[in-house]
Amino acid sequence: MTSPELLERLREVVGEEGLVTEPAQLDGYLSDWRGAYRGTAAAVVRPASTEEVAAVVRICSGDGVAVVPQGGNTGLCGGAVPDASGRQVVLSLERMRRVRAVDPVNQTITVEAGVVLQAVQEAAAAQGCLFPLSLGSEGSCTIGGNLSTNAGGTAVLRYGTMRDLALGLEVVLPDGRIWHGLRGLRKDNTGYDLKHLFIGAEGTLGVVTAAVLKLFPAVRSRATAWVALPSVRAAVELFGIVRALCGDRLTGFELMSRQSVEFVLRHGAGARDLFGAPHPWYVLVELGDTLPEAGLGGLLESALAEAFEREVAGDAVVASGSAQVDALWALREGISEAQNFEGPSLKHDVTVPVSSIADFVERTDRALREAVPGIRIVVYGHIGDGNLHYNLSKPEDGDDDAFRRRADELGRIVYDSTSSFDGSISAEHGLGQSKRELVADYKDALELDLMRGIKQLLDPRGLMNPGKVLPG
Ligand code: FAD
Ligand code: 2HG
Ligand code: ZN
Repeated sequence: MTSPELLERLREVVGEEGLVTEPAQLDGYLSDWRGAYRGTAAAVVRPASTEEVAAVVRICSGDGVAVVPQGGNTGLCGGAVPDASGRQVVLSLERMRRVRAVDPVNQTITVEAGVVLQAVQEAAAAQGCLFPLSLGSEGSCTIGGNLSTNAGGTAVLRYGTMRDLALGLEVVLPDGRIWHGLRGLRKDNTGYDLKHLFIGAEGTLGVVTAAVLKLFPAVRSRATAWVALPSVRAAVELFGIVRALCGDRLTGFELMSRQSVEFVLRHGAGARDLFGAPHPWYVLVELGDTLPEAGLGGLLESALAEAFEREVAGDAVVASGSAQVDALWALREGISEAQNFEGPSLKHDVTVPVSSIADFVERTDRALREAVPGIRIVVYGHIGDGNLHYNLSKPEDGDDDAFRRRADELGRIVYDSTSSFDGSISAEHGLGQSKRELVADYKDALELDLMRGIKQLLDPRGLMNPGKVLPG
């Protein structure tokens, strides 16, 4: 139970600035970015150092009070939102925003968990390096949240997910002990690699307070194209053509259905269509190289020429200049927000093997259209990783509540189809509270058992972000 006395002890640790209890100030911490989840909390604690985080966690643990770690609150599964009891404490990392070190020789950067992703990209760039994680939410999401969700985004194809980009972690464990694992080593085979337990744990095993992340040589030339395609099968074929020709220079390969792009054209400021007529599918292809004059434009045009010859592509534009590159990315990155203007957006972030994507989309679309005639299927995503955002909007003249009531039924259609192609029901957003129960139906019982064992080992009293990830 939270008591005035507990709040007083927390205040002693974090000071006046570090404790929020006023309802008006609490509000922003109690719901997520898109307003899909809402909870309430006894307080928000904003520690400014690892030692303060440890002291806060120790105090809460001593009183049996649950802690909900929170970064930028951009997560899409309700993982950072407290429950409705009013007894949980939100632990925001927003005051831990220090870049502790940049080591261009070791190609690493050491940052605190509350540093915003874009600030890490900028700190790396200032040293002539690249930190490659790239998400639509990069202006708000934090490194702690990126690690805890094992974030993916639009450059996974070339650089991997957050799991691939982390070398070391500093973590406050549920009992308040600090694990000093901030090693910047690319080789370290001294037993189990514990950092991987905390990456993707969505705050259920401890609070990440800092990390050592990998840097890469800066990208000095880029080529970007927007390609219109008749089908998903054609998009997969184009992926094969570009990958075979461009190899590691392929950094992004994003698929969008016409419906997805139409939402951005309708709601995105300044968005405009590139071709005279609509096409069923589009792909945004991006190449990057460390050489300033790498001839990427010519390379991309050769790939597109082959695609036209094989009748894979319907139309294509290679961006000329950075303004057009930005406009193409805005069309892609604007989909998530644009869909919010069209009523409830039922999100399904799934992966299947790239070789199955076309059959998967055909079969799933058919089943959804049979269930809800006129349903607007907003499919887009990181097709090069096999990751689609299979999002759904109500029919044009549909009713919000009636559509929301069918969310579970429609989710089942998408997830059963995903599962029949040996896919995953969460590719990059995590489980949070939204898929916590569902995962029991789609994940191997032994895997879930092992996960419960790890939770029991690290957090036997279940006080670290309860009600998230693990089925009840
Ligand atoms: P939060 O939302 O605050 O928290 C997410 C989870 O991590 C919660 O469970 C929370 O408890 C836990 N957590 C946060 N900080 C810590 C910490 N320090 N220690 C322990 N646990 C912690 N995601 C992708 O993967 N790819 C995308 O392309 C992508 N694009 C997006 C685009 C938009 C417009 C939006 C709104 C979201 C997008 N996301 C994407 C989802 C989201 O941005 C990511 O999941 C991001 O990593 C969350 O970071 P955050 O700091 O906002 O975390
Ligand atoms: C993206 O790729 C994000 O744009 C968000 O992962 C997806 O909002 C979504 O469903
Ligand atoms: Zn995504």
